Amino acid sequence: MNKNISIVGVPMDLGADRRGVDMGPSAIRYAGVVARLEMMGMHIEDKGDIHVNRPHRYTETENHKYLDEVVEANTKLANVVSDIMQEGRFPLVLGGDHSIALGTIGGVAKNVNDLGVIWFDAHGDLNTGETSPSGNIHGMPLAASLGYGHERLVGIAGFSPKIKPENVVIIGARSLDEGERELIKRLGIKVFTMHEIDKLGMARVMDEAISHVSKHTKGVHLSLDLDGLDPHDAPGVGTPVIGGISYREGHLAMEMLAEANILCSAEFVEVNPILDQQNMTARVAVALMSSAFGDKLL
Ligand code: 4U7
Ligand code: MN
Ligand code: MN
Ligand code: MN
Repeated sequence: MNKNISIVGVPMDLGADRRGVDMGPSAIRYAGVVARLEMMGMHIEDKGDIHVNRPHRYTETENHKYLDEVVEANTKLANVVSDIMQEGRFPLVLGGDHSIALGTIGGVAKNVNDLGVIWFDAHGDLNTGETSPSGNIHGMPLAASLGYGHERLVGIAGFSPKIKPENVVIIGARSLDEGERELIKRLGIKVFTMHEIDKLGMARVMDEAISHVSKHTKGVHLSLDLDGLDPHDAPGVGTPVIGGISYREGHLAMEMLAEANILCSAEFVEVNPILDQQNMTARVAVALMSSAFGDKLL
């Protein structure tokens, strides 16, 4: 496990409908992420936040809200993440809405060919401008990373596709749009919905997920949307969906990832402190991070 971690915040909410996820990085820092990871013996460098331009007005481009701002912020993020990888450090990105996965994955995939991705989420984030019911770019980053969607999204970091469908696994899905289901079937993406988690249990799901994403890859990125968890455990998210992963199941998943020692990068996104109770969701995010980096109960 790489003990040298570089934290980057992305105070962005333009990819989502509800304002406030731009305060996610502050909330996660306030919840003590640096102290918690340092206590575990990690060497932490906090690089601060990416500058996200505030738009002067609302814009929509071919069913993409705030396309210019989202592309600009992700382009910067991809550069910062790529520099961190070049230094041999582990990028830990704090969101921000999930559109930032495009920049993170762009920066990581530039340095790791055949990158695996674990997409922990209630949603598939596999929409394109054609299929999106909302026009919100945070519902599109996985599709764009696979090479599907608007050319300006797909082109972030200067190359596409960034990842291959056979190296992706989605865990926790329970709200998939029609176009997303079609793309999943067409590309043969491995999805562990809540049905599989209920039926097989999280331990078996993670065993299968880990062997799937690490089979043909040289490193795995964890993209964790806090709405993958049940809203009882993580209420501070913009798009809550009932019937999610429990706090304990989430921890087990992270502990198994740490044991497998496959991660090369991670991002924790969609924490919205405005909709939260006592910063609980940011605290859950920090607790999950510590498990993902190998914290043990004994
Ligand atoms: B998140 C949605 F229609 N699919 O595209 C969409 F249900 O990053 C939600 O996972 C997307 O939180 C949620 O707008 C994006 C909707
Ligand atoms: Mn989601
Ligand atoms: Mn998401
Ligand atoms: Mn969301």
